[in-house]
Order: sequence, then structure tokens, then C-alpha cells
Amino acid sequence: MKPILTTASVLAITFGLAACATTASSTDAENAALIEQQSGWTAQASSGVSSSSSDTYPATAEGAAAFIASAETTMTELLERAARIQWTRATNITFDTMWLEAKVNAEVTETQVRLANEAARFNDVQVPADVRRKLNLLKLAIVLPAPTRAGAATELADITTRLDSTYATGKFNFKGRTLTLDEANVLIAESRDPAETKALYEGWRTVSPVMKADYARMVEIANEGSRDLGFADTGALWRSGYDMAPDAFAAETDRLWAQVKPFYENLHCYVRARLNEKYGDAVQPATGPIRADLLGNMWSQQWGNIYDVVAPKTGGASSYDLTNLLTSSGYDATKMVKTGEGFYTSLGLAGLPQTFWERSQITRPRDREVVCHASAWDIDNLDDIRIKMCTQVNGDDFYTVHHELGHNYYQRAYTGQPILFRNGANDGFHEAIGDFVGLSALTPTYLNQIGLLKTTPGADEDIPFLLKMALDKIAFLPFGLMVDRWRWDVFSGKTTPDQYNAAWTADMLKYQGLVPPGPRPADAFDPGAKYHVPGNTPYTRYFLAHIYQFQFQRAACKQAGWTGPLHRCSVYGNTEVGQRFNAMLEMGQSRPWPEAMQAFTGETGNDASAIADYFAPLNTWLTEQNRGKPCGWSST
Ligand code: X8Z
Ligand code: ZN
Repeated sequence: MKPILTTASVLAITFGLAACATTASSTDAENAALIEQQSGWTAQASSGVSSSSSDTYPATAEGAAAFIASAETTMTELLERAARIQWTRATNITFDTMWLEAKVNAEVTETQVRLANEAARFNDVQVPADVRRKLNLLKLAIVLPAPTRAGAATELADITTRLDSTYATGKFNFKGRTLTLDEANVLIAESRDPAETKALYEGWRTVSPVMKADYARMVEIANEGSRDLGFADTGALWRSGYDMAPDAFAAETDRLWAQVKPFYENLHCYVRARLNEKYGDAVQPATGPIRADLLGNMWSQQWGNIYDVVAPKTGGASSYDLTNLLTSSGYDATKMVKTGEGFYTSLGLAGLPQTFWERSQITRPRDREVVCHASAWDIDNLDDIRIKMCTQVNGDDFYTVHHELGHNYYQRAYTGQPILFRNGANDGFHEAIGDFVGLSALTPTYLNQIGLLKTTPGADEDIPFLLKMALDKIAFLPFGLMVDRWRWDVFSGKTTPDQYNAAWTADMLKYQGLVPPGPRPADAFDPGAKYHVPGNTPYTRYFLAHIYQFQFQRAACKQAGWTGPLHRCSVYGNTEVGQRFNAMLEMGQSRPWPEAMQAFTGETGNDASAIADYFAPLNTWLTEQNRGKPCGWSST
């Protein structure tokens, strides 16, 4: 069970974060007081207490423990059954598999909401801290709650399965060919013809207008469910999973963004100038926002694919082209996954089970519709771990393989925890594990060690390498923020359905400094063309992961005794680092996330200084390149 990143329902069953519980024994009220003292948060009351459990589980510490034991048994059975059905639908989308999935997802939501409400019976009961944490998790783990009225969970599940399947099966016409998203992704990465990139950008967005009405209805139902659980709206529920008050969490993301924004603006300025040089004023003006389709990615979220367009002009050195290295070395999809596994085993972690290889979907099957967006699954919460990808032999998917395996290794590390704690310390941690490994796996040193690069480049290649990394990692930051900024406003009602697309475009401009290649049609629903929106995967996790992975990298390299520049450090083969890293993973969600962070890094907070350390030489270089150029853009 608990696949990381697939449908709403799947996410609904990945447990979120509980409130901080540092006392050995506490009531909900004491717990709330403690958190309030630490973070200014006031716990929200739950309502809708079911009477069915009151006879079975008295409002005592023993009653609470028995209730939790029973909830854990219920969820263990239900989540495994649900995951097997969800896997079946995601790897074979038909009317019947959608029907089956919607049915089980409705059952999961109903059960979760019932358990969350029943947990509220113990709000004023003195219980051990781990029981309190589990009681809280029962509520916070629900991604899209339904209200308890008859039919609501079924309507919600029908909508979410339909949204996810519509995205997965989306196709459009391009130059007389019918393209899937994975084909379009390759073309937009490689094309340097602005007419083509515009057609690809706009073409893919023809799949989503049909989703808009469903999406708006889904927001209504989930908000009703969230309010029943005591949250202001679904966005507030999502922001409550970080061991701090939801408003404090939003402020924390603002703080982190303010720390990294100057760097993003520096990169934006440099890239805009180079695009202007290549395409001319008519395509890319020298000032103002960047045209979104010119950046080598369907959502302009990672820009590394246009490295060739923006590569430094002086010095002669260039960053390696990983896609070329993989294809010229005869890699196929399976070899890429085996290589990824090899990195994890070099850290002293066990190899993947045989069933991983038998049951994973590594490439797109030709005979049926599937969800291609990459995900990692833990079907039975024990050892039936799998990935589901439509892997292509290129640099992007080399990164994605390491990313997905990070999820699987986390899942396997925390199997020793009770089921309600088998999850990431917070969702950003889950996304950061594989990304951290990827930081080593993309170093020239490592690529040389595994025979992909013939030589290890010298210091003159540092700037090209860092530029390539920044195009992916720094460019991602505002995107990582804006997806949920848009959704938070939608869930709060600030953005109404008639404003959906205009608000999305405005957020692109505000955070990323980007504009679509042309006016958007009146029926456009561009957010629906990004997987995580119809898939209902909260997205701030990726923003956090882009901060955390550098904190992990800095700590790991320090443990390894590395004294060189951070971006050249690889922990490949370092079993000591592996052991300490795994100790953090084994904690799962059993403790507030700062404790997990501390266990590995010695730090207790979100800290953007590590990403700044990693990219420091590039930031200096970019400032130099941008000298005398107008930077920034206006958001109005
Ligand atoms: O969705 C993913 C992973 C699965 S959790 C492939 N990522 C985000 C995206 O593709 O938008 C990884 C980076 C950001
Ligand atoms: Zn992921």
C-alpha cells in the first residue's frame, strides 16, 4: 500500500504528519498547548464523533490504545487491498478498472473519515505520546476528505479516478501525428523551433479543459469534508502536516522563497538574455518574462534540457550530455534502474527484492493505457515494493529512476514502524531521499566510476556543471511553490472556477517570471495539464525537497570527511553515510520531522543556506554575466 504519488485515493491513504508530541504522556489539549507555545498554533476541533465506537472503546487511555490497534488492523487490510486495485487501474486503464478503483477509494475515504472522527473521542484523555501522534495522524493523513453524508465519498472517488485517467490517457495532434505526453516531452526538450515548441505547449493543454467542471466539484466536496474535520478548507488541511500551525508553515515557505529568490532572478536574467540572443526580440524580448515553451520542459519546471542554448561561451569546457552518454553506452531502461539500485547498495543497503523486478512497470506497455507519470509503490507495506515508470533512455529519466528508488528505500526502511508511522518524516522528506542520492549520482566523478564518462573533468568544468544543475534545481523552486499557491487559493475560495486559468497564468508570472507562448483560449484549464493537479498530489513537498536534499548533501559530505566543493562530492560507496542515512529513514513518521532532520544532519529546521553553499560559485559567475543587464520582470 501507500504508493508515493498516484491518484487522489492513493494519496488519501498515505499518512500525513501529526502534531508535535514531545511529552511522554499527553492529552490533545496539553499537546495543543505545547505546540501553541512552540509555534503559535491552536489545534482545531474535530466534530462528527461516531457513537459506534463509544461502547467498544471507552474514553480512557486503554480505550484509546485499543482503538488505535483496531484502526491499524483495519487500515492494514484495507490499504493493501486498495493498493492492489489502484496498481491494476494505473497499469491498465479500462472502464472496469476505473470502476473498481473508484469503489475501493470511496471505501478508503469513508473509513479514514470515520476513524478520524472516532479519534476525536480521545481529545481530552491522557494518552502516551505515540498514541496521541497516531490519533492526530488519522485526521491529518487524509488528502481529500469527503463529508459523511451518503453518496459524497462515492461522488468524490468517481471524480478523482476520472480526472487521473483523463490526464493519463490524454493525447493530441502534432504535425499529423497523435502524441502521448511522454512523446511530447521528448520533442519539447529537443526542439529549438519556437513554432514547434508553441504547438507542443498548446497541444498538450488541449487535454485539460474537459477536467474543469469535475475539478470545481471536487473542490466543493473536499472542502466540505475538510470543514467537517475542523479545518478551514482543504488547503489548511494540507498545510497542517508539518508539525507546526498551517499559517506558520505558509510563512515558512515564504521565508525560504525569499532566501532563494535572488538566485532564481539571477538565473532568469541570464537565461533570458541567452534566449534573446538565440531567438531574437520577436520570440524572446530582452526584458520582461520568459516565454514558457522555450525552456525545454512542458511545464518549464526544469530547464536543464536547454543547456546547449545557454552554455557558457568562454572557457571551452562544457557540461557532459548525460543522454548522449547513456545512449552511446548502450543503456536501456532496465540497465538504468539496475544502475540506480547499484548506488543504493553501494551505501550498504540491501538490493531490491526479486518481486520488484517481476512486478514493476519499467517501460510503457504498448497494448494498453497506463498512468505514465513516475511513482513508487509499497503495495503491502512490507516488501512488495515497485516502481511504475515509462522510462526513456535520457538524462531526465536517469534522475527520475534515482528519485523513485529513494521512495522505495524509504518505504523499506520504515517497515519496522507501526503502520500509522510508515511514512516520510514529512512529505518533503519522501521526495528528497532519491534527489539527495541523485546529487551524487550526477557528479562527473561517479559517472566516471561507473564507466559512463571516460575522464573526470577538472575545475574548469565546475561552472558548466553547476549551470546545468541550476537549470534543473534552481529553476524548479518557484514552480515547486506556485502549484500549491494556486491550489491554496482555489481551496480557500479566493480563486473561483471562472478565474482558474487566469490565476494560474498570474502565478506563473509572479513566481516564475514566465508567460505562455500566446493567448490562452477561453476554456483553457492549464493547471489540469500538470499531473499533480488532476492527480491531487500536494506539491509543496517538492519545493521542500529541493531545500532538504542540499541539507542532506552538506551533512553527508561532512560525515564523509569531504573538504572540496559541495557540488563535486559523491557519497557513492560510503557505507558509514549509508548507515546514518538509513537510521533517519527507519524513523519513518514516528517523530516530528525536525527530529529526523537532526538525526542525520544535526540541524533542526528548513535551511536554504545549503543550496546557497552548493551553488555559490555559480551565483557569483551569474552576477558577473548579468552585469549591466536589466534583470527581473513586472508581475502586473
Ligand atoms: O512527480 C515527481 C516524481 C514522482 S513523486 C516523478 N516529481 C515532480 C514532477 O515531476 O513534477 C519529481 C520532481 C517534481
Ligand atoms: Zn517522488
